[in-house]
Amino acid sequence: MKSNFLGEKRYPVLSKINGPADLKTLTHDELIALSNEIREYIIKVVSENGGHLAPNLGVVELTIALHYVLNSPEDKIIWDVSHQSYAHKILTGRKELFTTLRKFGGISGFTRREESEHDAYTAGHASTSIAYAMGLAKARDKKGGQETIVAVIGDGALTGGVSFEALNNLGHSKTRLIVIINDNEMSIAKNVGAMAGYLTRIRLDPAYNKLREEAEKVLKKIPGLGERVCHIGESIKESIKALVVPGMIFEELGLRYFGPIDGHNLERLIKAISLAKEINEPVVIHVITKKGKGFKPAETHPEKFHGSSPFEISTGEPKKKISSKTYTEVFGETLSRLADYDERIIGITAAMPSGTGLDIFQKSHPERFYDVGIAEQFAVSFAAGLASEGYRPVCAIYSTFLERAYDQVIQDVCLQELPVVFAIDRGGLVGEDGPTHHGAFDISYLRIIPNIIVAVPSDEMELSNILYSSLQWNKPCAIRYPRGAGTGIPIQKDWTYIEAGKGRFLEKGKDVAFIGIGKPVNEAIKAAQILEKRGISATVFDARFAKPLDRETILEIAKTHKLVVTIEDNVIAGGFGEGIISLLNDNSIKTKIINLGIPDMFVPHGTPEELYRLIGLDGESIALKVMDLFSKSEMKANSRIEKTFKKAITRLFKNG
Ligand SMILES: Cc1ncc(C[n+]2csc(CCOP(=O)(O)OP(=O)(O)O)c2C)c(N)n1
Repeated sequence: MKSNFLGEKRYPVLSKINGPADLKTLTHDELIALSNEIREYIIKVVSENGGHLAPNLGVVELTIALHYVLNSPEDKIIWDVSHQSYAHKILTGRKELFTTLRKFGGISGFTRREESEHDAYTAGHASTSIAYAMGLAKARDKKGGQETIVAVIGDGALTGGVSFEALNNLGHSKTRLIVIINDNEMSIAKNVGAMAGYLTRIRLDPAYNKLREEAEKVLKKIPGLGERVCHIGESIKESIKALVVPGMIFEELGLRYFGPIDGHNLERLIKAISLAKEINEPVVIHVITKKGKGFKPAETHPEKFHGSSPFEISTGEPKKKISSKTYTEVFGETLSRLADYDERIIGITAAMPSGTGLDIFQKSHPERFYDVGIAEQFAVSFAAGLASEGYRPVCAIYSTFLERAYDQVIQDVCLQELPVVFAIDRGGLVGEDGPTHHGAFDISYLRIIPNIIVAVPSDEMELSNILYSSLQWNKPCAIRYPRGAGTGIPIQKDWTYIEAGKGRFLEKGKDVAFIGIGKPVNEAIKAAQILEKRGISATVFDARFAKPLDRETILEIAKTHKLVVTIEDNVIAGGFGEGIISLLNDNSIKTKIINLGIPDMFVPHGTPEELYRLIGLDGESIALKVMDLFSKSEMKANSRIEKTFKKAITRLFKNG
């Protein structure tokens, strides 16, 4: 892919950096100049390609300091989520390729092992870095290696349960590992929870570390006592530390704590990382950074610029405005309006108030809104508890992140048949965020659970009606919808009740029947229009539900068409289409059926349109597939006629 990296004039220091080794020869002033150039470059590329701007601007100095002290790829840096790895990419041999960020065929917005030897982890989901890094560190120790391993985790990611599980194991095992907490007080939105409060207390007490060092010094100096204290040791020392250290959670867990350190001060960062590298036990370095640092709009609106579409650098305004309402907005507005009538409704998000549209509900019903942090498992069990007491919790979680709470969906919600509504945003192919974020599996993983209703609306008004109806079904229910703009259909103020498991006809034909759910139903309509011009008449049936299926209607459709094509933006394996195959088999219906959906692969990043074309789910590809099948079956029919004709002639000659 062609690069438009601007080179020496604009980036005099960066243009000389081709790998981490080149950093080591730079002076302090050059390192500072480098941080400014990297910031400028990140802003330029993200303004064109979109991406995670604010998190990346916050860790430029931290990244430089890490690569200055460490020797990557022998030493390994594990970036939590890895949405903040742009400077890391730029410094590790990808500065030209960086212009292809998030483009189809270009480099990923996250670290990926197959992309570079400097990416030791393919990540995208939060809170896993310490656990993974500890695995690397244990492997190193078993092999007798010496390399340094660092996990960089944000204060937001630290709200996820798996990070606590990792700290618990790390402190216990005493494995040599550096954990850097990148504390900017933000998850995507303002960070929440007791740990966030704890970090704030430390942050607000800059005297803390000094006091701790002083306490230890004084202790050692007490004649006769100092040495004894070091022998009787830890208990007295610890109790004195406890007097001066607010909380001491990390030290109590068995981790050495350094901090808080100004995360934009290169000298301090380099010193702290160098020191931590020499310590033969787990160390936590607590670094304070500013999200969006160096770009005013991002500093002022770090949530808006957490992940951004292309924008004008001069104003920070988006380059393209979305023409119709997004599914996310329609969900947020509908829930808000429903909550005006239904006092049982409670909105729950796992650290994604704006991403899920629940910020709209938060504004209208703050007392019924819960942001629980990056804690999807907690969110689901919490919702189950509320539902068991008569509330109607609506858990708004992205498809890909709900994977983490699968056990809770089965055990706590479906087994107890509790009326929790899962509002599952980002179902299907999300686009530029790629395989870690595609909602590719949800229809498969949900439709196999007893008791649940799985609805997959194909436009935003359907989403609104289904959300309205779901509150009356009194059962566990998942409503799954895509990222981005809706179809533009007018949103009616009054809702229409939809019966669970009832589909709708969008077109009626006689040759091929498209039976689809969700966004790709709109591609089936396009395919039907193309086919009509070729003399093939198509039915388009929006099944609306992956569970329960509209059995009678689907069976009738299958009996009356030559070909059935199922369509979904979920993996074919275990998906909606396979459900239809089972239904037809169980009823001994022999109509030819093919399943279209996501094949058995992790789909890469690119625009949704590019990805739909890649997997053959766009209207044109669908139509071509059907034409191909029809011409093949015509050929088969022709050759059958030919054979019968030949046989008849032979018989005639024999008899004659
Ligand atoms: C399991 C999971 N849930 C939600 C997300 C969405 N997400 C991506 S980054 C982020 C916030 C992370 O905050 P923090 O770790 O403090 O990093 P920062 O962006 O502030 O640098 C969230 C909620 C995710 N990636 N993984």
